[in-house]
Amino acid sequence: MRHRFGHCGGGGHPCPRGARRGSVLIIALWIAFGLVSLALYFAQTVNFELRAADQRVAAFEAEQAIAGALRYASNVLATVPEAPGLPPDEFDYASEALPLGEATVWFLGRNPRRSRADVPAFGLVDEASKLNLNTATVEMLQLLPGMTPEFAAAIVDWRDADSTPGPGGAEDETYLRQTPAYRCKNAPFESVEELRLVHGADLVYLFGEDTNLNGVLDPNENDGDAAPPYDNKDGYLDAGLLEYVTVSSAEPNTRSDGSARINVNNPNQQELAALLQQAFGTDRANAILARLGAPGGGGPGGGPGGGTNAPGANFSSLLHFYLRSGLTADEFAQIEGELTVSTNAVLVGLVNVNTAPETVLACLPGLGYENAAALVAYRETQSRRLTTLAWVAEVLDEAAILEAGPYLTARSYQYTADVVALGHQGRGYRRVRAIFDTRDGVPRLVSRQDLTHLGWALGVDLREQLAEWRREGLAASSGRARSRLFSW
Ligand SMILES: [Ca+2]
Ligand SMILES: [Ca+2]
Ligand SMILES: [Ca+2]
Ligand SMILES: [Ca+2]
Repeated sequence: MRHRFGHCGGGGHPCPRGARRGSVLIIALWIAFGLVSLALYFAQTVNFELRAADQRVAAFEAEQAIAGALRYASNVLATVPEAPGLPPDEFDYASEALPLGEATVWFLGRNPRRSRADVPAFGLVDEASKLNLNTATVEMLQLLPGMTPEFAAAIVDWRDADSTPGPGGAEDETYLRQTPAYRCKNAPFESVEELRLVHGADLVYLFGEDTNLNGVLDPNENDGDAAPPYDNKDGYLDAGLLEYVTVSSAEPNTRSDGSARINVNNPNQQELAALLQQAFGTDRANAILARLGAPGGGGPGGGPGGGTNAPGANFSSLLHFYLRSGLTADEFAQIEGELTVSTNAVLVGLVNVNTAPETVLACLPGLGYENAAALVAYRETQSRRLTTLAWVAEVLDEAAILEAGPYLTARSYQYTADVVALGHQGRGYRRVRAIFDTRDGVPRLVSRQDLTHLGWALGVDLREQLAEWRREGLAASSGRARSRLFSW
């Protein structure tokens, strides 16, 4: 019977039955352990793949949502503005936490009045609220934050047709010395990113503290050199040039029906007279024309002396015309879209005084920081949305109006949609910045740039909310969960 159990070792002593069983058990345990490990390994791999697939699905959802959001933005620009060239009222469209299928999208905007610098603003961004790189002078560019006289000169040299460098500027001879060598463009900027090619361009100038270009003071942008970028840790976002410049702003010099605007500098003022009569009646029109010194009013004796309002007087801007016309602000607002002082078909680079930040306004001739601050302060006291130039005459004196007037407008035709999207469960972050041009009546997508690589742009609050929401394991697809997350 003992032979049934064999021998354990060379000693010839039979093993106790329990010991042999034990070793079988150990082997079985090892095998079981191996199988379990294998199973766990495969489970983990599958889990990883599932998660990766989930991430891909979320990213796909986000990409689709961005396409949808851009169509939505285009539709807003086509339908919301009360008249061509008036920015859409921010209350007339959704810009924050829009649900699109399983995804959610935001339009990153700008609002210097928001109470916290670390919280994003939402909405479409007016390109006419920025300084146009193709029309700004060296003097104007120099007033931008972080700008040096040399870089300002190099920007103008880059776009002007000649090859003569301005003071401190750069033309071919500078660019051909670089490795690799290239030539100065000597033609207009086609994108603001082209600034990187301009001699002296420095990422610190271009981005400032706002390394993710969201207009928000993110934690790493307010911690000194603890995390890139280096910042001054002052609780204020010192943005770079890219925040304040555009290449897109251009206004068609036409009336809302597409016909040419009436040039108030035209010696023949019949058209102007007809417009005034139609808008305000014959008596009022005659009074205005008289004040302007037009025939049939104060008589044709104005003469060419400075400051007189002879027919065909050379008004430097519509604001100048308004100042001399005796029109009330309401009257002027009614007809300003019909009038011009320019014979150009397109007015490039005018700054919209109703939307531009103080920093941009301060760059314009005749304004400076004091007037720019006064303009912004006036805007902020208004309960209704400003859509006209007229109010500027209440803030600026005549000298400032004569200087700044030619650079100001109340119309905007190009807008940026800076779209951030998340797929289900807040996964699959994507960001695309697109510019629409509405000059043709139908908004046209003129530029599209993927900014996903710049990283999270929705501010620290939303990121924390997302993390908490994931911890609680709420399903993204549940409408209630979404409303809890985004308070939408
Ligand atoms: Ca040049
Ligand atoms: Ca930022
Ligand atoms: Ca930092
Ligand atoms: Ca700062």
